[in-house]
Amino acid sequence: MATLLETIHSPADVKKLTLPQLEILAEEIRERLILAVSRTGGHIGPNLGVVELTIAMHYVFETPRDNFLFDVSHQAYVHKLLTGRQEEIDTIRTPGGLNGFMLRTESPHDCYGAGHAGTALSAGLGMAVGRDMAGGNENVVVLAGDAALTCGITYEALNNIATQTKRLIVVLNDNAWSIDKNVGAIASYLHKVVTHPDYVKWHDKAAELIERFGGKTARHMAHVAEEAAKGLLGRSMIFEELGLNYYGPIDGHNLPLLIETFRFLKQQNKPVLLHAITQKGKGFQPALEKQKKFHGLGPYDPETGETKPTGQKTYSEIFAETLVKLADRDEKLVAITAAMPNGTALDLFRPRHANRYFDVGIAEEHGVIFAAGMAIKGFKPFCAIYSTFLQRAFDPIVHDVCLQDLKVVFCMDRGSLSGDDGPTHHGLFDISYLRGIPNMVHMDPKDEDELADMLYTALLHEGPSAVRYPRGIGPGAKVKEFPTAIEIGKAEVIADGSDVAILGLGQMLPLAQEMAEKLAAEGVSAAVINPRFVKPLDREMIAQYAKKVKLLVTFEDHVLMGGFGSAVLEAVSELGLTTPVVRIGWPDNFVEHGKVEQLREKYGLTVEAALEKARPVLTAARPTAR
Ligand SMILES: Cc1ncc(C[n+]2csc(CCOP(=O)(O)OP(=O)(O)O)c2C)c(N)n1
Repeated sequence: MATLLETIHSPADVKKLTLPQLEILAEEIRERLILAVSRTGGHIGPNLGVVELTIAMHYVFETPRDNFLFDVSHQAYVHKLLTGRQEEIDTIRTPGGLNGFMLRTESPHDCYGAGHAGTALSAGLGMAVGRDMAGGNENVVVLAGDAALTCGITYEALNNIATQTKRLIVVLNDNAWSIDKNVGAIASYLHKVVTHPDYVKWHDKAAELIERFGGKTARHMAHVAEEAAKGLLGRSMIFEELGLNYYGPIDGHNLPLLIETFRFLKQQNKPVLLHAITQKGKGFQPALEKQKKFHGLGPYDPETGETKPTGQKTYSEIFAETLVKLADRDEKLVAITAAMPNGTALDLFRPRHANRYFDVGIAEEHGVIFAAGMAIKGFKPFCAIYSTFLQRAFDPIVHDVCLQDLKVVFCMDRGSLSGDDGPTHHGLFDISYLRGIPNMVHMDPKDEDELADMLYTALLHEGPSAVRYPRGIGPGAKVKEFPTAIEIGKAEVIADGSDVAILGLGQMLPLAQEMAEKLAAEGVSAAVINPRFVKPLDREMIAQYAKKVKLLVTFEDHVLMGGFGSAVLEAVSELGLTTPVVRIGWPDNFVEHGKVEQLREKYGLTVEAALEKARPVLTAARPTAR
């Protein structure tokens, strides 16, 4: 017999179900997601927490006419299931399959794409104002997690909402967790609201009455609860002060209550905020026990939640272990994360140097300016921020750090293709956006040991610097007991050669080596170079080889435009030389999610593709190749 979920082909089918059937649907969704994500990996915990919220939203509203925005949108799997994509849910995050986030090109029900946090309220307000100006009457509903309230942009939106529209529904999905436990004063404030005994009493009462008497009473109780909130919190209910009518906190798993409340909110002629309390990982014991791990992870056992042991240490772990070693010797070293202690592995640093560890929340801009302030006071901040999220902090890097030539180190994890997370998370732009900034040093290690050396180099360097390293494991190089500093701006010549010089940046060095071997078999002598520094570039080395060889080849795990190869081209040109440069890197378009090897193949980041480009140049330069 078909499950209820199997009968849902669009949100219209959700509306046909009775309340008891909706409860069954919620359970079926949980089962389906736990199994599907166990195979593909993904954000299982956040999605299990929004099952009832998403069902109730689709029950009351009508997408795509109405617009749903999800902040980050890592919790939109339930929305995908209910909007005609359930058959594809097993393909989520796999090559050619569903994206792990909202994607406008994937469905008309995905009205706004995301992957980075804190954008939903601003975008939702923009859509609401656009609707108002166009004379429309559709609803705009924004669902944002409590961690969105650690993002500055969210407050910039809140500051504008009440003056710019009368109709916007914000759902605060409060599970008290970011990826780690949520941080800061707002998290404490929400905790105070949620745990207030009077409040708990009121919303339990409301829930009970709704179950007994249905809608009308619910509306009355929502009003009573709202009054109670104002009473217990005095005049300081922050959302009310900002001009949004505050409702809640309500149980975000109580379907009848949610449905009644959304029906009520839909009729309001004032922006509203519904505070819903949910449990991340609800219905899956392993996720409830290990909230952090089950925020987002690779494949797991759907019964036990067990994951395969990882074995080799990741770049992130080597980074954190090195930072501990450096901090052991230098009491001025401090570590900063923007809500990513797990992903950056600063989890390993935290217990060792608790007073020198700072989680600023999802606040990359603040984190960087905070680092600048600490540097002024003689501290040595290491900001561990993924390459993709550091994009947020571009102006602080320019205006606060580099302009004042402050010693702040940017440790850019995921500086490469992110793989299954897709275009919102690929770290493919940091060379372009950092190398034009005066005073910046940009380093790319070839392996784990060189990463440690670069971190030490950065600690000794009097000025800003950035170290970029990829996701996951490296080649497995043995890491020295204590790192050695590297001369800034000095490349490493791995092998000399006289026909071609191949420069393999960071983790692309093995491709340079492989290409050199293939060329050697064809009688072409190739030098292999580990550039180490994008900035300052080793111009001496470039001059030496550009004069000697017929062709330079650059490999980089970065967009070509403005990247490392561009820097080499600029240098060759400025040296007054005409040596051709074949550049291998990512093209000028956003790269979809997928497996790294397959995507490299598709976009020509391979030795074969490089050889194809290089051979005609070599043949032209040397008609009778040796
Ligand atoms: C700018 C930015 N920084 C960091 C992240 C990484 N990140 C993804 S989800 C998340 C936590 C989200 O917490 P919340 O919004 O409360 O939703 P929940 O997962 O708890 O449902 C973080 C920090 C991001 N997506 N964007």
